[in-house]
Amino acid sequence: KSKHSKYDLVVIGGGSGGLAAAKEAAALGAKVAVLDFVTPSPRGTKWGIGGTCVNVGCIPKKLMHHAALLGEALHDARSYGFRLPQPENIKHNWLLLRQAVQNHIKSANWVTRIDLRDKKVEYINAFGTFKDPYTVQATTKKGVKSLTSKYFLIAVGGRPRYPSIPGAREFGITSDDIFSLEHDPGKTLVVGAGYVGLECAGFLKGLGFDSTIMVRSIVLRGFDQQMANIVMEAMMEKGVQFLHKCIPKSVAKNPNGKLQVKWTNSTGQEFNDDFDTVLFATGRKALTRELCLDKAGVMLARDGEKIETVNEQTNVPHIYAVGDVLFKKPELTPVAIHAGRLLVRRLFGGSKIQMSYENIATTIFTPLEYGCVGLSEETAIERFGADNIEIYHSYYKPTEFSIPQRSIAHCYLKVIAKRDGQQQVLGMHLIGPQAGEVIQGFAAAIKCNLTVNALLNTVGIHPAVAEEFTRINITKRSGKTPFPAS
Ligand code: FAD
Ligand code: NA7
Repeated sequence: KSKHSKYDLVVIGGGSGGLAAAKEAAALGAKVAVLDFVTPSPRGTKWGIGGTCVNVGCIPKKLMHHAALLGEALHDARSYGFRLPQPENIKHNWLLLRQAVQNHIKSANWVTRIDLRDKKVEYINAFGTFKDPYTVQATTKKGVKSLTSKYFLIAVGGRPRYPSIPGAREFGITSDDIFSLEHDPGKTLVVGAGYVGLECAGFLKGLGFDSTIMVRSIVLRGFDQQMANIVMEAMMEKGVQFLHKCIPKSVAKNPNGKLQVKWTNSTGQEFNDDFDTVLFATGRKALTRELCLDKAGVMLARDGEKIETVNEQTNVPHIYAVGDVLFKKPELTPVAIHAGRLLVRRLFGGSKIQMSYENIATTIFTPLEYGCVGLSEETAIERFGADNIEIYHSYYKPTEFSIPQRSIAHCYLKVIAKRDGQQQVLGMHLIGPQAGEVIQGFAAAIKCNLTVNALLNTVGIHPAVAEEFTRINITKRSGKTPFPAS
């Protein structure tokens, strides 16, 4: 620390990555400040400390997904002997769910503030911008304060993007608003078929709302496309509607309060329909423009938006970045947290351990979950060639689906491995109940160089979904049918 700098580390952005880094740095003895400021959404939604995950991301999403699963379980419960009202008499109350979710978030915000105080991290509810390479200006309602520091960490994350069509910002909402919406969403159009779009449409349908997804090109770009299509088919089976190869043109409010959306398909044909809610899940924009990075000399990546780093270090050696602002890195909470912690251990703890962005597991919390780790089939073929990989696959029947006669049509898994030797596993994909819980352990196994041989020598847990991975023996190459014996 030079004699002019007040802090060892100033973190801009109090979300997943920023808070993890700040707390770890303070624990290592550094003097740390975190700036966090939430600009309200175009609709006016705002929230407290903790960033996207806690307030408008993973946490409220998982809670609403769980609510939708409970609805499904209630229906199943009848066939397991519970005496419940007829399905049409079981009603869900959006406002009660919204309140419960928001209460949970508020308590998480509170716990975060206490935690920062206990860990001696200075929290400043202010918007940060660079004044020069060693000074950040913190703008609060009361005024502007300059903070000098030895190191800076940019962890500002991103916010939803709106398409530039009439009415989008005025009448549309995004994931920033849905979890605190003050009325029930009603008939909803979700524009965008990335994972945020699919998850939102999935839980809304599960809670009883008419839900439609508008897909511009493909579903779940970047994910294994065979799995993505099965996820989509499973959602269709549950009643989510898909508008394929369509783009929105405008959103307008009818005199009756409904939102009229106009769109075109790939042949230019025009359509329109009325909805109660239009949710844009058309990707996210990193919040770098607002930071005045030019004053610090930090360069943006070639997309003009994100930051390219080498081991989280920007082109300005004492300025670092983690989380969703990083160029071509997975936008996931545990990724931001892990990278942030490892970084400050290197800065303040003498560690040499670098972050690995390879083989990071993730789960899409659609009604039937999709968990995966490692390579997609497309990427494996691209990297190794179709002749050098083996793909094992199977449909399976979760035991608990049998009594309520739930559809097993989309319960499917796939293991992608090198073809030679012990067959090192390159990717694992699972669609089914609790996929998130299942795939986490296998991600650890892949870190330990899991092979197909080892997988097949693992004794399964019966009856569990995860055991299906220990039984895979049908390769795509064999052409044998991957359906379980009935
Ligand atoms: P953020 O958590 O976004 O935090 C950045 C913070 O910085 C924000 O509070 C922001 O307001 C603040 N900020 C921005 N600019 C400034 C500034 N100039 N000055 C001061 N403060 C500023 N990930 C998962 O792993 N699992 C999931 O299930 C999952 N579900 C998701 C669901 C949704 C709907 C969304 C939108 C995201 C989801 N994610 C999920 C992604 C996850 O939320 C992000 O990857 C994670 O929050 C990124 O952390 P971060 O630290 O980079 O940024
Ligand atoms: P993604 O994964 O970037 O998906 C955005 C989706 O929106 C995708 O299907 C896009 O289609 C579609 N899109 C983008 N722009 C438009 C317009 N203008 N009109 C119609 N459709 C459009 O974003 P998410 O919000 O799901 O998630 C972003 C990250 O946040 C994700 O990595 C998570 O970690 C959290 P395309 O495939 O480009 O044709």
